[in-house]
Amino acid sequence: MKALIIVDVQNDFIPGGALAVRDGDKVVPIINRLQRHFDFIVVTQDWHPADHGSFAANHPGKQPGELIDLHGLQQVLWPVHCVQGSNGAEFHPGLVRDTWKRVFRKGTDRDVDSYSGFFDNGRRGNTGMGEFLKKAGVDSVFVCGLATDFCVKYTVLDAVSLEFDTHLVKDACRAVNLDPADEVKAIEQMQAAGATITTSEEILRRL
Ligand code: VGL
Ligand code: ZN
Repeated sequence: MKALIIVDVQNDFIPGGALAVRDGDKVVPIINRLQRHFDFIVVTQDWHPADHGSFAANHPGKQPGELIDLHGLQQVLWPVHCVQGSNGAEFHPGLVRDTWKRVFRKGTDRDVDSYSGFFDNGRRGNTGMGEFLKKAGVDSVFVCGLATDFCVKYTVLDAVSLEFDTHLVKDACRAVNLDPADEVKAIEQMQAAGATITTSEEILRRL
């Protein structure tokens, strides 16, 4: 069985939000169309405590975009975003959510960031999403959402490592692009790892 994984389509990643992804809102109608073709949909939600170690504001003198060592892992510092219970952490209001099986929250441990919807960046904590999908009989996953070069990429790489037949729905994602080449590099990296790069058009045509 196939599943759709919707990554972090939250207000803070939409234009006007704290960590806005350019054209982030453009994925919403595409994802809504995709959702009608999947019987099994799971969703990830970036869900940080206010004192999270990935926030530049929690490191005196540091600015967003700077790199630090966070308890042994390299960490990009971000603006304060997706704080638990805030409007910025809510899903985009236009996103249809009628048939979601489960939401997996991540980034809740202040000491380690969590880009992937499966594991934190140190691969210590586990959201349970992998087991949830396997138990339901899911063997192929289609990943979409925000952002291509961070949470989508790491979710795809972990899905491959968990031996799901993994597809990136390229047009249903947008990138942060701290460097303008990051989106292309991320897609190449996902493909090299064994993911299939596809588009919503191709999926809707075939299913
Ligand atoms: C994300 C940076 C920080 C993402 C989340 O959803 O791609 N990026 N937290
Ligand atoms: Zn985050």
